[in-house]
Amino acid sequence: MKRSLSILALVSLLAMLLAACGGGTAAQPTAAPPEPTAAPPTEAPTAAPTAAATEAPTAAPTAAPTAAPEAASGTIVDYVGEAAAGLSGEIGTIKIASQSPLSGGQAALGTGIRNGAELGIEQANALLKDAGIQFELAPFDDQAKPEVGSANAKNIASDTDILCVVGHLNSGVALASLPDYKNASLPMMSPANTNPNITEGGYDVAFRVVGRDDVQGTVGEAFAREELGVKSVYIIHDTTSYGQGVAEFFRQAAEANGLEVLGFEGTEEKSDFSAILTPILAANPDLIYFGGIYDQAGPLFRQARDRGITAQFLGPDGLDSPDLVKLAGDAVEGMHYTSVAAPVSQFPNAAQFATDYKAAYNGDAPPFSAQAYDASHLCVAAIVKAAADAGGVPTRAQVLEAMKGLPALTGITGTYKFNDKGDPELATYFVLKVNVADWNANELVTRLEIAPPE
Ligand code: ABU
Repeated sequence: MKRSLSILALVSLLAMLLAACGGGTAAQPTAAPPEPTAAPPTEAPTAAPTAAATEAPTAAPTAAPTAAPEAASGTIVDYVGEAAAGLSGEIGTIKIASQSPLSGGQAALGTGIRNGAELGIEQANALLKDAGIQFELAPFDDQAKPEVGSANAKNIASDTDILCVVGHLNSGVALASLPDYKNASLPMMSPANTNPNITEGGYDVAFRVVGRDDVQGTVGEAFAREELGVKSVYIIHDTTSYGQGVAEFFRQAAEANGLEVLGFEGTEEKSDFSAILTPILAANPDLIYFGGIYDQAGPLFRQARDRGITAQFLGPDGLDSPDLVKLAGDAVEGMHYTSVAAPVSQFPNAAQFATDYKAAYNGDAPPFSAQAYDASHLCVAAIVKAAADAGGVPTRAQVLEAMKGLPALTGITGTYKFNDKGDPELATYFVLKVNVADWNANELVTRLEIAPPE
């Protein structure tokens, strides 16, 4: 309890200070939403970390998984069943697209997103088998590349049978795709994207079931300083909207709170980190914070240890994959990371999903797959409601309005009620400790429910 409350107090204090300062220090990103244009992968964050912490639902820092908040809310599945009772006639088959990396170094998480959405749609179809409406997944491989996501988005937009998108893994890819979704009035429900611009960019079609990096970076910094007790940090990022963004938020919090920042560098290197590690060895930081994804973090952390760097490691939810251990081995034993996803073992309501996933795909459900399952069910809920209201196949604009009007609904990873930007009114932020023997056995250190910035 002490540890959870301590971090919570720091986040609250920072939020109050930033609000009092009208947005923060000179290094503070502007709170003004940008024009809804395709964001380049190196775009810096633009929303201020002014989130107010609202509650700390767990008892102890190492507490067992807690039940989803607002358990009194109806479930997404119940809502779908009730909405389906209002359907008239035969609607036929409606497509839901997914976009995530199905190839390349981030395919472990991207395939989990595709599979989670697929399982969600299959199970919705079983529920709706006599309702005159069925769903089909149209999976797209965005390769974790903005230009591929954007090209796919144009194809998705031109397929008028597609009424909703579950995606993406990478914020930079989502930001490149959102202009096309916006032009098509096509709702996107993200299971993973944490860059603030997803919902601050004025796209009006973007929703997500996860938190934001302006909060995640701040939570990570508070944990590093308060609980790890570090006094200095060297920050590395992957130059993407996501990785650079969350690293910037971590740095701003560090500078505001007296944690010495010895370096801040971006790199697209994937295999040989010598040029990055030489100055880190000389600087001898207490902590290396890496803003990016596991496929780059794994070799970076491995090589850091092999070169004799003893700094602790910390990073955000892009590290939340068992493939981090495949790449880094014992170099990451006991390291901490923050996450908006977490291993599926952290969600009691996802136990059946974990069993079904293993049976269907012959492997453990990875982080973000259960969020993709919930995202697909939220797409189904909005489409069925829109179809019932329209008395037939709805337009995309009608599905978008139905999505905006959904009440608080509980899925397997949480309860979701969206604000008018598309953020969940409360998002869950985890701090976890890596167990290299079993990712699902990663230790829960802290779990926080935090409202998005105003
Ligand atoms: N938030 C996890 C995946 C990285 C991203 O948002 O780009």
